Amino acid sequence: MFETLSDKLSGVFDRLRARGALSEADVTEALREVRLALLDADVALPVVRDFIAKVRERAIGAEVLASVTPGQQVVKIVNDVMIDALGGEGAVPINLNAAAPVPILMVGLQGSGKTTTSGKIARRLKDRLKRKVLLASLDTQRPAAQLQLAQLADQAGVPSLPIVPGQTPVQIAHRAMETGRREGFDVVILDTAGRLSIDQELMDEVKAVRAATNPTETLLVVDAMTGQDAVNTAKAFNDALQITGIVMTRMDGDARGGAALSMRAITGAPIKLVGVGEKQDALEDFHPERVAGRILGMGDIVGLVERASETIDQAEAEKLAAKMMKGKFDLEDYASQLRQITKMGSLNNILDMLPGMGKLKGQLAGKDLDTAVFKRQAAIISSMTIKERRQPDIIKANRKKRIAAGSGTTVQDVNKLLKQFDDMTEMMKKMNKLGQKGLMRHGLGALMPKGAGGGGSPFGGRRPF
Ligand SMILES: Nc1nc2c(ncn2[C@@H]2O[C@H](COP(=O)(O)OP(=O)(O)OP(=O)(O)O)[C@@H](O)[C@H]2O)c(=O)[nH]1
Ligand SMILES: [Mg+2]
Repeated sequence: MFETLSDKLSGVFDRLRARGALSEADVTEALREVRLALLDADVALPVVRDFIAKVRERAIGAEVLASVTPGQQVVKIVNDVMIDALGGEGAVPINLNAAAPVPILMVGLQGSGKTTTSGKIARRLKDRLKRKVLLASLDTQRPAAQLQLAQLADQAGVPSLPIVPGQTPVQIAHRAMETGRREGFDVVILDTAGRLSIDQELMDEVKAVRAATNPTETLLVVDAMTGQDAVNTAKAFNDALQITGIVMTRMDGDARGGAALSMRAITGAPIKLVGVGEKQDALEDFHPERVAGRILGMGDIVGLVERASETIDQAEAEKLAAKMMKGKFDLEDYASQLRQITKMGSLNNILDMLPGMGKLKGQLAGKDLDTAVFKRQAAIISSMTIKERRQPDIIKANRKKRIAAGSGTTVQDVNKLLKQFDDMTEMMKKMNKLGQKGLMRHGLGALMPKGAGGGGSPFGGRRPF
């Protein structure tokens, strides 16, 4: 997703990077390009104006840090302002803060993905938060709608409200809440009918249901593929209903990023979740900083490079990046990366940025993050033979025991490392795919400080990302 915007912005930044100190005229020219790119990506005009004004305010007269180029500094500012526009850092969780059963109301236009998302949320609440969830379809418009939800409920392994023909949405809502209370459910998800367009009847129906159930969340489900229309829809729903959160579906498609950027600004409601496919596990938290990174077309690598450029050995970085590109990154390279990381400090941030490390951070959440983990991992790798490092696949039970003994760790530790390495490799494959369009042309090299490598590119002109 977001390819159009990312391509354009990358082009703009490339030009900026080529210059020395930034003048006000430079900033103005660059921002004109940013403005066009944003408009082209379906970002709403008032949002664009606001965005540009904020970047300008921060860019002109901003102190350019000694270790970065003026271009990098602007990239960083655009990135920061974008994160703000997307709703600040971190994902906003679904609000379950009420007496059980907690009602969650799903609203949106026809085919936006309400029913699918209801199933996905039910499954997530059940699996991750161990909540007892009841799914109820209030869709009396489409004959098969209630059956569709019942089937999704089966798939999610949660019960659905028995279908009683002839009831109105409000009657079904009452029955759902009664059942929820009587049978001790934690959460009741109310899936409503969609309409082709926003009409009074739809809003009245949703309002009546809401008055009857007093939900903690009124989640608007919008199709990201509809671009600017999604934003107009969100505005209309919000004006009528004061939604509490947004779910953007079909973010797996090639939707433009602009809608995401406009949503928060226009509705004031956070994008809470993102649908990335038809299957039930294809639901993700909305992470503004990740989306901003993707819009900018450089992934979370931007920040990493900013910091890393000061500490990472350029030659080693070049070798690693080239290997990543070729899919030949092995455990030996990983060990070398671990050594670099331990030099960098501020591990919390760095973990966020490294491909595939998110999970590791999750495992460590709340614990004091120090470099001990990495040192242990480095120890494990150093207990492997060269062959094992190059072909981790051959590491089976016996070898694991030997490696654990040799490094003073356990087989579980070895397993964790191997799993994490797998995740990382997987992530790199994904990044490489993304790279063909976005990263490839503007790679890491362009972000490195001037003079850090041959011609500003530590990758000798062949930009591996
Ligand atoms: N690719 C993709 N498809 C999705 C996503 N979410 C939903 N869909 C598909 O979109 C179609 C419509 O989804 P529904 O959940 O039935 O939409 P709805 O809003 O309940 O539709 P109505 O009840 O008719 O208003 C289905 O084919 C879903 O599989 C998503 O995140 N990505
Ligand atoms: Mg539906």
